[in-house]
Amino acid sequence: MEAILLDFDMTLEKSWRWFGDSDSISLAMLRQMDVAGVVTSLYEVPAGNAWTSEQVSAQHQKIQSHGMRWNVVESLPVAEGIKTHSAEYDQLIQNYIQSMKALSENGIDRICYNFMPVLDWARTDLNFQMPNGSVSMQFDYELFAAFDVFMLKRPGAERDYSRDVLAKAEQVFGQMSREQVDQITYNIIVVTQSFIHGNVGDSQNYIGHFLNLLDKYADIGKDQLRQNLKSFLDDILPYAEKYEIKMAIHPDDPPFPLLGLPRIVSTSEDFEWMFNTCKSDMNGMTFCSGSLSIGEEDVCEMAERFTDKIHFAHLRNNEVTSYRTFHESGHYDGKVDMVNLVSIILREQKRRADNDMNSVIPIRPDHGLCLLGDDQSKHNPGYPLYGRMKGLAEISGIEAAILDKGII
Ligand code: DNO
Repeated sequence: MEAILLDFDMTLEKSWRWFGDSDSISLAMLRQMDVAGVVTSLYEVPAGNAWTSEQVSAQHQKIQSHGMRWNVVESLPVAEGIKTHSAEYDQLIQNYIQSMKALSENGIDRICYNFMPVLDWARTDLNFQMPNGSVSMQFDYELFAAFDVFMLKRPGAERDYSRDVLAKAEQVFGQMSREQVDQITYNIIVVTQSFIHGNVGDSQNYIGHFLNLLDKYADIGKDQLRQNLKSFLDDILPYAEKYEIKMAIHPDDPPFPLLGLPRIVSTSEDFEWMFNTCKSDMNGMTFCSGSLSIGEEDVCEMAERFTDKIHFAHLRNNEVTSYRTFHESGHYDGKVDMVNLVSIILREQKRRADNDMNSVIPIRPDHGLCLLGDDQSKHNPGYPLYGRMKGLAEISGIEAAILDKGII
């Protein structure tokens, strides 16, 4: 087969999540790694507030002055009042549209967001030891059940687990020290959320605050949450079209209900529902291979199925060790066939280029193992330097091999 030549339209837009000026990894460092697109947000603006054009411009100029572009907003957070469709809904929508306008005025055309109630991603262990000495993150379903039922003591929690899982959760809880209980509670509610527009701050009463937030969903089941997502999309998609902004919803991580809350962006059926209910080219997804690989479905089959809806991709891998229990395994090794996935994305980019469409699908190495002293550095959970750099290099190598051999 004849090799396809590498050109700008063809190669993936290598991107990196950057947490702003407080990030220990600087823009100058990103440039040295040949990152082209910076994925970031205005972290100082609380979720629900409108972004101004000046704020967006200042952040973008900083990035451009280092020879890169702000290619994806991750996230423009969807406030809880939108997810619950509360009394503040109309104002929050106005603010969201205002932020979209500010972004479009500055040439930023992609927004990653999620519709997970209360809790964004969840892990039970942020220091999971890998056999080779590197450090990963784990989600242990039985430990999470122990957290829910015995630590958080969420009313009615025991009804959400099988008898078997409950028995194991009780056993796990019985062996934990007070310090371990405090640590896991703090990690789930505060540490993993606080750097991404989290809902619960580092307050004295963070558990009480968290339980109050959960309570707001007492009457919101799957169907109602879907209706609330539909209202949100119906209200903002006309503006996404007007401003030419691609909306890329992030899947639930992990892709199953937690804490009695519905999760509605987990499976192919969820995505079908969403794309059929709100038809717009701007209505697309962040293809997060890590989150999606925990479910029952084959990740590459999902990528093929929704290929024209992929506006952005998070690439990472997992090992699933038992029912709903998994740990992150880097980018290349694991359940996801990364070579196949990268080739699917490249093929889609080529299809778009051949059809004179905006062909770019920004990708970023999502999360990373802590390597080579990463665990000693100050970084947000999941976002170390060397582990992610290894992932980016692996993805770049896969891409080069595919394009060089002309196998797409
Ligand atoms: C975790 C991230 C998520 C993601 C949001 C998008 O590491 O993948 O927090 O950014 O869900 O809105």
